[in-house]
Amino acid sequence: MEHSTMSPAGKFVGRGLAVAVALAVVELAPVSAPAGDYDVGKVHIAQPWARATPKGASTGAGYMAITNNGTAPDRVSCVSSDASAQCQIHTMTVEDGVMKMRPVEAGLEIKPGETVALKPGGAHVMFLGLKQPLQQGKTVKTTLKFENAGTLDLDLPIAAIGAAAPGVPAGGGTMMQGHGGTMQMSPKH
Ligand SMILES: [Cu+2]
Repeated sequence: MEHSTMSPAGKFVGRGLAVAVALAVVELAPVSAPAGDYDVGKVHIAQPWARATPKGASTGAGYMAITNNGTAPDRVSCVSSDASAQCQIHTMTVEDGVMKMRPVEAGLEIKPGETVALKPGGAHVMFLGLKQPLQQGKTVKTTLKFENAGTLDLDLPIAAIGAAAPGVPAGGGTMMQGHGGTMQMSPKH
């Protein structure tokens, strides 16, 4: 008797599981879509990303294009990230043939109507004191602060080690090696 009443219940559970699996697959699909852009106040941020780091690295970098659609200049600083003890914005200069990066003290200026591209070999968001290596396929949560536009939380998807851009493999048309051996950190004054 008991056997016959259990049977329909078993079938029902089985069907329920099949539906749950189908729903899970549908829900996972958007993850593979390109990372979204961000807007805060009059500022637009396009294609933010970070670059994976080798084991043992103490620093990493993030990149994005920042456009100021307002009528006043704005200044952006990095407040924090979940991947590192500290977060700064650095610019790059060449001094005596050596590429040097230095922290922007009062925020990186973005003039009205201007787009500032943070990209490998140029200005970048610098993660100092990495808690663990930045792993390809994961994201770095980063908080930026704009003097006028306000505070913005971003998720930076992590691309391959040495990538020149998201989706572009290492060595894809650029010799820039990011924070490699020839770069030096300028002493703070
Ligand atoms: Cu740097």
